[in-house]
Amino acid sequence: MNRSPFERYYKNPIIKRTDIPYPCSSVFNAAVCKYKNEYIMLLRIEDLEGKSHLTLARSLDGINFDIDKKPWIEPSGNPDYEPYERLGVEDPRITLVDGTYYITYTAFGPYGVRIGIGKTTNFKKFERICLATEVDNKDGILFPEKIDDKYVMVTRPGGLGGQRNDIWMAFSPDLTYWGKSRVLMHHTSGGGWSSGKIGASTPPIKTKKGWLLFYHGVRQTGSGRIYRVGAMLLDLEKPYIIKGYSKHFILGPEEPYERIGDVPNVVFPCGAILEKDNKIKIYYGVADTAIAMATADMEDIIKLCLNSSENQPAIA
Ligand code: BMA
Repeated sequence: MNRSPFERYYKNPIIKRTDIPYPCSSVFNAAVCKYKNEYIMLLRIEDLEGKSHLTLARSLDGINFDIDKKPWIEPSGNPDYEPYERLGVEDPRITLVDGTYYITYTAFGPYGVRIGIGKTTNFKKFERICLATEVDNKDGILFPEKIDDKYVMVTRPGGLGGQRNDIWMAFSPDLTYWGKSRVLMHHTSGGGWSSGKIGASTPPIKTKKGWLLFYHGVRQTGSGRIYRVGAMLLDLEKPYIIKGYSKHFILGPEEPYERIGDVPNVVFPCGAILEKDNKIKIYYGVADTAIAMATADMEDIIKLCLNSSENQPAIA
């Protein structure tokens, strides 16, 4: 029996290291959005030194991507950013807010990880806005709309070295100054599969029933961590209220390309696209080694979130 609402693309993975037109170590965890009539993907590529940068790719069908011949976002040399991005820029997410594409990413430096925010309107010029948090914070994702005149971002403070951690939410008038932080979901909410730590995965999708947010949950085992995916539905006006969430993980490593690689047993989505037929395409890094795609019916996922009466409270 199929235990996941997702159907994997039959020719997964859709992007592998050998598809990158320059030497690199691996490609994974990519942001995705639609821009004009194209799908834009922002790939996390790890170079041969082990540092990550971000490279653009474009596609008309969401499957076959033309990958740029050079990186687009690299660790910044600007002294305001350099000490904090020296070891790489990782795990991007793209959110369209009021006509501007905002890119959040993990800035990785000797002090730890911080959430970086930048923007573009044309996928040519990228402008950094700020490093929005101190260390250790990552998996920052913006909401596609301001709520009560504030930008809203989910974050994941802590989690260093595999320590447990939770998903938080913060608010800002200008994308630079963030406050009123609060816990959105506690790491044991989903049960054992997410008891190690959790973090938001993809930009929230607006549905009639609420904001649909995919998140990843980590289970620590005797032979390493397993990264899986769950979904939650947040109140449209008060997004810090969880209306429901999937009782079980809804996507987990099963296929050989998800099980075997640089970091085994990892499915790690950073992008999701809601298509006109209400199907969701989720793009996810597999085993920190390649990028895969799977589709699900939006209504099925919403049902899984709302039929979750047996769940424990989402926060402790
Ligand atoms: C997380 C992040 C992801 C990575 C995952 C599995 O903490 O670093 O970029 O895919 O671990 O290694």
